[in-house]
Amino acid sequence: MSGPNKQYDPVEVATLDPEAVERAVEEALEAIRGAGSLEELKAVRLAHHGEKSALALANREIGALPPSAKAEAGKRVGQARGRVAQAIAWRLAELERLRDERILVEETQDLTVRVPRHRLGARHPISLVTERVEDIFVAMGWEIAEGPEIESEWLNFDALNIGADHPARGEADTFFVAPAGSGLVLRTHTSPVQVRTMLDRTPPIYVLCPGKVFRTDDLDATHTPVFHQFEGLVVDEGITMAHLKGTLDAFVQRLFGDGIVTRLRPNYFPFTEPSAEIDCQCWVCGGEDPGCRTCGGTGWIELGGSGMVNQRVLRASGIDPERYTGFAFGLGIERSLMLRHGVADMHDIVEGDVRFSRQFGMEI
Ligand code: FA5
Repeated sequence: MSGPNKQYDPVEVATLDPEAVERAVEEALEAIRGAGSLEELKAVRLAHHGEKSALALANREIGALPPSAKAEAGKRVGQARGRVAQAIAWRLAELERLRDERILVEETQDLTVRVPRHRLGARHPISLVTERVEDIFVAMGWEIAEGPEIESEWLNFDALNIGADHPARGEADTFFVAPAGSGLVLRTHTSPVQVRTMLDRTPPIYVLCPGKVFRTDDLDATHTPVFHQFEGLVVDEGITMAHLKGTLDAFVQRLFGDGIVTRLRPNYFPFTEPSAEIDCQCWVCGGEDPGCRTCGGTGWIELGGSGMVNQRVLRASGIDPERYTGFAFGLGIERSLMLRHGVADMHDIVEGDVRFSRQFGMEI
């Protein structure tokens, strides 16, 4: 800005000269008209209306004028800046309108165009059955517990009273995790989750443990090396075999329909004593059809194993067998699915063909 001005002659302040101001406005208007895009207009605004523009400089010079000259110069420069600002606003509106029109044309979507439809997948029946079973037990107030698929030999066998010389511990049944002697196996059943749960919690315990298990069985019509089980475990004061039977009956009635009951047949498992095989009354013929394909005419379908938790297992899991008793059961999900839906071949369950899954209803 110029210094204090005692003998004022406005002509001497070059930037305030009316012609210079008019020239600055003309230059600005021409540049504004010539701006072909919003980016260009931004640059023009900076050059002709920004802090370093000729008109901004002239505006600052007004401060150095004597009071008598300020009004006229202020009016001149103010009007000039107003004209430039107005022209910028109009050009801005125009360029924005042109941009919007261009976008509307360029980005038009033809909503009538037919797009190729991707076939949807379907939830696998193993997931559906697992969730249904979980819902039944959660509705009875049970909790869901989970354990790892790579399990310690101690939890998979020893803590369950399966001794070192038990045939199930051989390589004919079990996948051992390398290196030899690691003490780890792919769990052969969901029963180690029983022990994990008892070590983790104090009774009362009411848990359902669904999960994937592994055995060195070849894939054939009724076996698969990777299959699913769910394990039930109850530990509380005064639990008897009657509670096991009542629970299984309530469960099969919710899964298969009213009136269906279970029966227990003596069996042996190292981790339960006494132990029983669980049979479910045939939900197709109810035992009335000697030619029934679901139960083979016997009226009963084998579901899995069960029993009262062996006192040795309770002790290994830190639970006082003098005070608490418990029951456990374990069912194979693939086999239950085959029986329930008349699936003749295990291959259909494990191969993952969506045409198989879709028959079970729920698409995603
Ligand atoms: C057990 O695995 C016991 N842990 C069950 C148990 C739990 C008993 C708690 C007592 C108390 P088992 O080896 O019988 O038991 O297997 C249970 C179910 O798994 C069988 O009834 C069968 O339905 C299923 N199963 C076994 N092997 C296979 C296989 N290779 N493919 C598909 N399902 C199988």
